[in-house]
Parts: sequence; C-alpha cells; structure tokens
Amino acid sequence: MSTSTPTSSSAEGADFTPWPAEFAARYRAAGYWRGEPLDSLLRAGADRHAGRTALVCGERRWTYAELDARVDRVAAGLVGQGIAAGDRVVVQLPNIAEFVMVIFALLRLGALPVFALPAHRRAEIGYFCAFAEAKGLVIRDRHAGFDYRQMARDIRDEAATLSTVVVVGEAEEFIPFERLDAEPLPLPEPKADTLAFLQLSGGSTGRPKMIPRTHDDYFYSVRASAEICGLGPDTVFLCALPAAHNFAMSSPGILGVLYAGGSVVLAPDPSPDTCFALIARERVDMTALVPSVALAWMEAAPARQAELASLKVLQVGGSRLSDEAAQRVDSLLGCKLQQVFGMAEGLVNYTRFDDPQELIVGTQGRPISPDDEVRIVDDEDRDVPPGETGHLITRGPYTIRGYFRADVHNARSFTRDGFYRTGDVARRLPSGHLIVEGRDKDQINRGGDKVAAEEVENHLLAHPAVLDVAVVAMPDAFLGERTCAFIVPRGEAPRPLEINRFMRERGVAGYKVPDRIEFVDQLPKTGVGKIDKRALRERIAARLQATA
Ligand code: OOB
Repeated sequence: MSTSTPTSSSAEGADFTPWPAEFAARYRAAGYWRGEPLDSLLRAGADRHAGRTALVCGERRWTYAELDARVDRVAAGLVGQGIAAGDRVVVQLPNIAEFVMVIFALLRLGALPVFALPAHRRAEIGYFCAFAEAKGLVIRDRHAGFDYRQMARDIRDEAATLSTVVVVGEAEEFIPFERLDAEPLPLPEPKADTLAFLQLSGGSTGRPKMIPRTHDDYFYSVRASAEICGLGPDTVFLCALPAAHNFAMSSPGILGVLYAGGSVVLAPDPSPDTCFALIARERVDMTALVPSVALAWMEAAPARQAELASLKVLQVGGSRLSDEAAQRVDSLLGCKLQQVFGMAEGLVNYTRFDDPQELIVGTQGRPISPDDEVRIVDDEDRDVPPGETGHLITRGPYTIRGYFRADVHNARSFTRDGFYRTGDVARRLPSGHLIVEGRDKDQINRGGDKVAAEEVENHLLAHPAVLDVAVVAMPDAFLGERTCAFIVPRGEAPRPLEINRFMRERGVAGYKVPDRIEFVDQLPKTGVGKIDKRALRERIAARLQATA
C-alpha cells in the first residue's frame, strides 16, 4: 500500500485506500471504470425503459420513470432533513421498496449508505453509527416482532453524530419516511472515483469491518455480472435474500437487474410458501439463494412444480453448496444452477451457463474479470503448484485495497502488494474455476450468515460466570455449520439458556447467539500456547456424530 495516498483519515486510519495510480489507469483504459456514478444506472433505465416495471413490492409496483422520479424526491427530502454529500447513513430495512428508494436517493446526493442487516440489533447498529460517525439512520418501525424505534432510542447516547432517524411505518418521535418527499433539487453528481457506500464484512475480528466501495469499482462488477448472467429487459428477478447483502445487491442482484432494464420483485422472506407464490404471480425467471434455503426449496418443489414453471436460473452462493445438492437442482426445480462465490470485499466468481455440467456442479465458478488476479498460496505467500490447495488471495478492478479506518487490521488482511487475504482455502482447475475447500479465518459460516468467532467470544467473556471461551463451527446438515461455544466457567457453570439470554440482552443479532454450549474444565492449547480450535472442532464433530 506504499504507493497509495489516503483520501482522508481519522485516528483509526484512512477512509479508503485508493488503487495505486498505475492500476487505476489500467482499469480505466480497459473500460472497467467509466467515471459514472452508480445512481446513473437508474436514470439510464428511466430514459430507455420508462414504462417498464422496475420494482414490485407486495401489491405496489413502480415503472422505471416512476421509481426514478420518486428517488429524486426522496433525495431532496433527505437534503431537507440535513443529509449532505459525504455523510454516512446507516440503512437497516427489510426487503421493501423503500430500501431501493433510500439507497438510490443517498447515492444520488452523494451520501454514503452503510448497509446493515435486519437481523442486527443494538450492539451492531450502535457500533456502525458510532464507528462510521453516521449522521442518519433509516429503519422500519417494527419487523419480525422487533421494534427498531426502541433500538434507535437505545443507541442515541453512543452515536453522538446521529441527528436524523427516519422510520418507514409508524414513526413516533422520529421522521416518517413519507416526509422525505420534496421538489427535486439540482444535485452535483458524485465523483465516480469516490466512495459510494460502506458494506459490512463478515469478518473474523472482535468488531465488524466496513468495506469502502467506489462508484467506479462497484458499477463495473454490476455491469459485468449482468452480462455474465445474460440479463435483459425481460429478466424478472426475485430478491429473496436480504437486499443489503452484496449477493442480492450486485451479483447481479437488484442493481444488475435495474442496469439491464429488468424487473426486481422483493420477497419479504425466502420461504418456499412466500417465494413460490411470487414466482408464479410475477413469472420470475431468476433468483439467488444461500444453500440452506435452496435445500428447503428443493424439499418443497416436487409437489409444486406448476408454480415454478417460469424459473430458468437459480444462483446459489454465500456458503458451499454440496456437490450432491448441486446435482439435484436441475431435476427438482426445473432450472439451471449457477454457483456464485463472492465476497463483499470484491472478487465474485460465477459458473457460466455454457460450462460443462461437472464444472457447474463441482466448482464455485471463475472470476468476473480478466484482470482479477487470483493466487493460491502457502503460509509464506508462495504460489502452490497448479491444482493444489492453499490460501486464496486476490486483487483486481473491484476488490478493495483496505478496509474503512482500519490501518492495523489492513496490514494483516492485505499483502504488501495489495492482495486481499480472503481467508478462504481453495484450489484452482486449469479452466480457472475455483473449488472452495475450507477456510483459515476464524469465522463460522452459518448458512451464509457470517459469524466472527472473536466477536461472540468477547460478548461471552463479559458474562461474570465465563472465565474463558472459544467459539468454533460444528457441522450441520441444514445450515452447513452452526456455532458451538466451549466455555470454562468461573465456579459453577451457568445454564446455557441463561448465557443465551445474556447475549440477547446485550443487543446482539440472533444469528450470533451460540447454537450449542459445552462446558469444559480447560481449553486445549497448541504447542505455542494458542487455543487449539481445530481440536475443539474435531471434538464437537465427533460428539455430534456419536449421538446422531
Ligand atoms: C458473500 O459475501 P460475504 O462477504 O457475506 O462472505 C464472503 C465469504 C467468502 O470469503 C467465503 O468464505 C464465503 O463467504 N462464500 C462461499 C461461497 N460464497 C461465499 N463459500 C463457499 N462457496 C460459495 N459459493 O457471501 C457473497 C458475496 C457476493 C456474491 C455471493 C456471495
């Protein structure tokens, strides 16, 4: 990173580590970076496909012209509420049309959305607001039994910069979303080489990292993804995963479909009941799922083939799809499988529709770009022989060079020459296709939800009866993995239920609460005295096997 100059900085480090000048020049010359701000894809859609359906949410629908005009008014409304270019705004909404409107409005006025998930709670949202020094927060009133307004009240003290809280629904003392409706303003176009938004990293550290993406780099990944997936104005895409996740947003997701002039149908939840009905009603031809949801769909499909008649492509990614499940997608769901292996930090791989079947079923695809540099290396960062397994590191035209304000962490997560250490263990076939074999990051991939072990351990250590703790993955037939916490109690062991209640009271997202707790007298150590997590993973896997 020696050649780069941070655009601005704080005590924690640079907001954003730009690509070195020679790389930026190369990416521009190759036509990847075109100097266009992201929101212009909606503007272009309104010019080219004005009367076509852009967005469907329940019984509500918007054409491209309507959505674009609405976004102009919401942007002006946000400006009226004090949001300006460069401000960060944490957006935490379920899959509703207002999410799409708010995102585009923020992009249009040059403010930076920070993408939170609906499952996040006070601990996470408070941290995002504080760390990003957010000016705004956009939430729903209530959703899935949770009152987000109460959460907003609870974090106010921690988030000193937060002045504008917008609520979709019953706003109480906050600003109702409907008030974001003002005569469109002339807004200066954001520069495409500046930050567009902050995505969240699955992470492996005590606190989630934020991922700064520029208009240029993200737009390229969206455009190239739409091309690889053959999207066009006839595409009808069902967004069943959380819309804020990188997969649903841009691989090719909501942005890719709107870029191509197609229609986005928002699903309130990914269950077969909800989604099959929407597929039938809207003639959906493509959707994106994590493996556990794909499995649930495959279970439900045989009795409901008629509803799925329009479906042509099912993308699966976020965690590893077993070869065995991949084999059955075609026959059970009557559509083509596309595997997607991506990360919010950048690199996205797709199997291609014209790939031989064994690659579609047995690999996680190959990179988007000819300029994605992917290396498989050993512990000393030396390339392993072709075909062998190693650490996957990567750099390229849409992979970040550093996290937001995280200099210390960046030195570990990136090589000196700017490769991002993905933490994935993979091997590469001569065709360039990657097979994800495992992981060397301290993370649990719980059906696509990423849980950083250290973050959960820190919460558990705050409990007075917890002396020491190690959180590891345990195998699970449905989610792939779940979390198991090995706890050394201080004195008498508390009840597991009490530990879980404690986690929830700390305001932690539900998917981070341990699925299982094992009390132990001590934690096994490696030769150098670190906790031996491999031994713990093997111990819990053996125990589960013995009781299966
Ligand atoms: C996607 O993004 P993130 O940021 O939530 O998680 C990235 C990590 C990867 O490093 C890898 O460990 C895992 O998720 N992963 C997969 C996978 N797809 C992601 N592991 C095995 N097989 C796959 N197909 O998860 C994401 C972002 C964009 C598109 C798709 C997924």
